[in-house]
Amino acid sequence: MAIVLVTGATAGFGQACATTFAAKGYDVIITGRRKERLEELKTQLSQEFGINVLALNFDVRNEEEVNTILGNIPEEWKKVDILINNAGLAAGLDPIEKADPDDWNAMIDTNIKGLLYVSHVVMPWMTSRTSGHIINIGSTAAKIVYAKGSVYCATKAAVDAITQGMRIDLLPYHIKVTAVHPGAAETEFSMVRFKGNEDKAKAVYDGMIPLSAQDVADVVYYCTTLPPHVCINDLVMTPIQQANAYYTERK
Ligand code: NDP
Ligand code: 8X3
Repeated sequence: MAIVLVTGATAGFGQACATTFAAKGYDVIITGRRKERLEELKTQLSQEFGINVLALNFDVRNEEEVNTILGNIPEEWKKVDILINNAGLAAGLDPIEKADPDDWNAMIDTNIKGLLYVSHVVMPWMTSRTSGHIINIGSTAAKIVYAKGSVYCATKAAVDAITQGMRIDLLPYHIKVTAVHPGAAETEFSMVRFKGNEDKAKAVYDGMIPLSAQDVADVVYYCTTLPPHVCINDLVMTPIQQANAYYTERK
């Protein structure tokens, strides 16, 4: 059976993607820093769907960990058909002159460099087989910059640019490259952004019906169901109340 690798599978979109692909019969490689959650998901997916699961516990910011832990998986697992570069975060929502450089480092190191480190390991597996599909999770924040979000938006604009570059360079290998850019979705994202402040996190979704992790997983899965000659390059999806990352109509 085909293999999908999902980074950041311990919560949110990643967990929903891993579950969705497992339900379709894929063997799944799941990654994240929270080991217990990974192990729980591994047990759940293998028991519920009878598929094989490889759980890899590493921090995408750590190039050495990515290379040793992901780079040295058993040969049979290296036949990755679909890579979903999902692990990422927003840290803080502050005007740039007051923002914390530690937050900038966390976002740049995870959203940009982490995506590159993981891709650097997986791309040769795909090019050697002249097949594969890379799906990068961007954001509506890639397409428009909003107040207090400059560095998060910049990291997602970088994901957008890297996706375009990958598509060009991987074209000779028949590898599909897709960016899926979701708008506001209620996951652990805002709890992480506001560092555990539940009130601030909840307020993000006041007066609107946000996307769910499953909405995003369904769209990601759809992108993988098209005929071999068809590739969705760039897909933006939002709740119906959101026109873009800057404009939301709240009731
Ligand atoms: P969650 O916080 O629910 O999940 C984030 C996942 O990323 C977790 O599994 C987390 O695992 C993993 N992760 C974060 N940092 C690292 C790291 N350094 N190393 C390894 N894994 C890491 O957020 P979402 O599911 O909402 O977000 C997923 C992606 O979607 C992110 O790239 C985000 O920027 C993007 N996005 C989110 C939107 C939203 O509104 N929710 C909208 C548009 C895009 P662990 O902590 O165990 O390491
Ligand atoms: C997450 C969507 O609008 O919070 O990427 O930046 S937003």
